Amino acid sequence: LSFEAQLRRALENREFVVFYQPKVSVLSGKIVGAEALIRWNHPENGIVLPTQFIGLAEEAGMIGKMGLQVLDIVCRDIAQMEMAYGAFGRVAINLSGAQFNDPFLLDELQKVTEFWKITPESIEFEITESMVMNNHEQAIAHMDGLNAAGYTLSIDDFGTGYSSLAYLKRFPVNSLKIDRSFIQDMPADANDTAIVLAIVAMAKTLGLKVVAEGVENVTQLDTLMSCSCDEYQGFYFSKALPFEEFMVLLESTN
Ligand code: G
Ligand code: G
Ligand code: MN
Ligand code: NA
Repeated sequence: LSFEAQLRRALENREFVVFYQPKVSVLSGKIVGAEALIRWNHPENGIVLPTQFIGLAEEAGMIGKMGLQVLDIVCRDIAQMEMAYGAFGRVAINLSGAQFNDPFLLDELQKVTEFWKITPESIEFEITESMVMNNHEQAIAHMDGLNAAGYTLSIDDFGTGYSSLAYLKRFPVNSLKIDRSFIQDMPADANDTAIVLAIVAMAKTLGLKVVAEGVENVTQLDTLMSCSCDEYQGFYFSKALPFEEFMVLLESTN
């Protein structure tokens, strides 16, 4: 069976699962949210990472259906989490361009959130710079629609695209996620450190929350603390975990 055929079969058989990586407050060290990350629980090969199949799913027109399965799983998990813990910070879901531009996205969201009886305030969407830079007017219309429905938006992998912070001011987004390539060599690399400090400072003047990705050690965290970065994700705190393990971590940390 070709890889593409296996991927189609995976959609039919619902072989996808969702792991959760905590988003942690830099100041309090508490879990304040999570990023939902798809994995393929392949019947022969075990857990397959999204970098291995998201591109093909997009090219082969499968990303819409895959995204709906992710939404369904995440909403189910949020409902369970809220039953156990009450209100919890937002869970962030990554959107591909085709999903972001799908005119039926809001309808689908309404259906799935009503089914699982959760509110849009539990969900955030991560989109990339290129998704909003290609067609400003349409992108702003989609972002306005999502915001009006109660979802928030964040710009993922910030710094790797070509958008400027001045441009971002025009977009109705709530937060920025600094790409992990800038965090990686901090604080030893003076240029990367300066870039991170500048992004945080400018984002703050624009009223945006800043999340640092890929934090792996305490010196990186100290640098983020010194510039009042809001939240971080990374192996220093936790990798992405299966839902049950994420729940255990949430209970033991918060
Ligand atoms: O999980 P990992 O850290 O390996 O994620 C790799 C990439 O896959 C990230 O860029 C992330 O944005 C993307 N990704 C993870 N889950 C999803 C998903 O549900 N939908 C889409 N479109 N992309 C995802
Ligand atoms: O959506 P995004 O492209 O940012 O996906 C997050 C990716 O980053 C996932 O593939 C996840 O496994 C990875 N990741 C998360 N934390 C760390 C980290 O601390 N270090 C590194 N190198 N990768 C990380
Ligand atoms: Mn992401
Ligand atoms: Na990212």
